[in-house]
Amino acid sequence: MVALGKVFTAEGSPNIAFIKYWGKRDEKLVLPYNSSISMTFDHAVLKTTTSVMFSKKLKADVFYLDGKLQDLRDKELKERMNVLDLLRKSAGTDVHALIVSKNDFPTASGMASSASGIATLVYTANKALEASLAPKELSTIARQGSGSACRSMFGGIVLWRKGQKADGSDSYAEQAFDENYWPELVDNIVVVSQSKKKVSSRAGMRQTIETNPLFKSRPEAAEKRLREFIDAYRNRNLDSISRIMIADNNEMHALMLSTVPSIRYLNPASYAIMDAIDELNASSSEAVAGYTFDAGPNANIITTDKNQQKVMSAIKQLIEDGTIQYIKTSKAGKGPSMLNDKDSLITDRMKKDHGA
Ligand code: 2P0
Repeated sequence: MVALGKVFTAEGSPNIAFIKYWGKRDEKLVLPYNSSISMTFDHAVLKTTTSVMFSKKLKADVFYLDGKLQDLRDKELKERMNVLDLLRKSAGTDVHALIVSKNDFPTASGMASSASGIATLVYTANKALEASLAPKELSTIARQGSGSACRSMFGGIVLWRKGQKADGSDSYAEQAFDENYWPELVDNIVVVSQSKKKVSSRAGMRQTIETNPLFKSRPEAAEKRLREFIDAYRNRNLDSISRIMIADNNEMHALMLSTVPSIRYLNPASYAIMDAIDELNASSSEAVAGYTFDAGPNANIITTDKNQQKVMSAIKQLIEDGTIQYIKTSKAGKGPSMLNDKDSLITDRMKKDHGA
């Protein structure tokens, strides 16, 4: 039974991958060549808030993002919003939805806005449709809107199993460690640019698969690192997780660079941060911080509470000279969660404008 005319609101967070997803073996079903693992951010630090209302009075789906009405005929947006149709199919309905979503961080600047946007939408719409799908099913649906979104369906450290089946039914995410497993671990999200990226991840990874012969060795290497990462995380071994994530990050960005035409998401500020952390690690008896970058120049520097001061000293100069704009520090957070009626983003005006 679909809860018609009732607004459901939830919040969810982006995630940062330590072993990266870059390359699809099936574009339509969004099936990756390798498994990946990530940390979901704390809602208090980075979040997407989404309200969903299904109504028979709506003639089509309506989607507002960050206050702007979106054109759902746009090809990429249409592909992503396919998750709504998948959910409707599971719930046995074709009723349209009014969706209002906002991010409290820059959209499409390589801060995983599609991951938290799609994950929060899937989570909220599942409640509104009263579809009660299991987390694993919800994650396979979210995956089809945006690969990394399947990981934001859970909190803590999340493993996206690549799966092997052609229909994608075994390619889903699950929690590997909950958010309290290693409470001393922190991620510093270091913002050096807030501009929109020039090449979308979707287009970029397609270009890599099509043009880069070096990609051949990537899936196996990533799977090996993933196993090592899980062992290291289980042992709360900062030295190992740092080395593994740096290696995986560098491999992914090297593959981007050697794609034709070359894709370069990192900028001089990113390299300055890498230099600072490499120097810090080289001058310590073991690695005390790891870094990793999404499809953008902003860094994630992972360390523990105990070493946080050392990391801040290592990048002090870059903060002072303005290379680093700001830093947000997050521990592992929870998966998506429901909010109250008073948190609804859907206004009477929006309902009126769209005849809902
Ligand atoms: C990741 N990225 O593992 C990697 C690292 C970017 C670099 O997942 O085409 O928005 O929607 O499946 O999930 C970003 O790609 O791409 C991403 P689609 P998505 O986090």
